Amino acid sequence: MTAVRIKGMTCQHCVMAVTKALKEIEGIQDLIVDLEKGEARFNEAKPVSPEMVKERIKKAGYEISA
Ligand SMILES: [Cu+2]
Repeated sequence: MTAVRIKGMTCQHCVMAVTKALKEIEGIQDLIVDLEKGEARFNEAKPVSPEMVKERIKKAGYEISA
């Protein structure tokens, strides 16, 4: 499973926004957006570009923390 740390999620709305941003990316499967841990986890049915993930999260209004 791939885990991505996300900064700025504070409530279920944020979780929804991030979920929406990521679930349409090709290859992302079994997506879990975890508010408590501040991360998104998913399996890659096919290789997922980290740049794409970053861009989508940014567009939704959040940031990836390293
Ligand atoms: Cu929120």
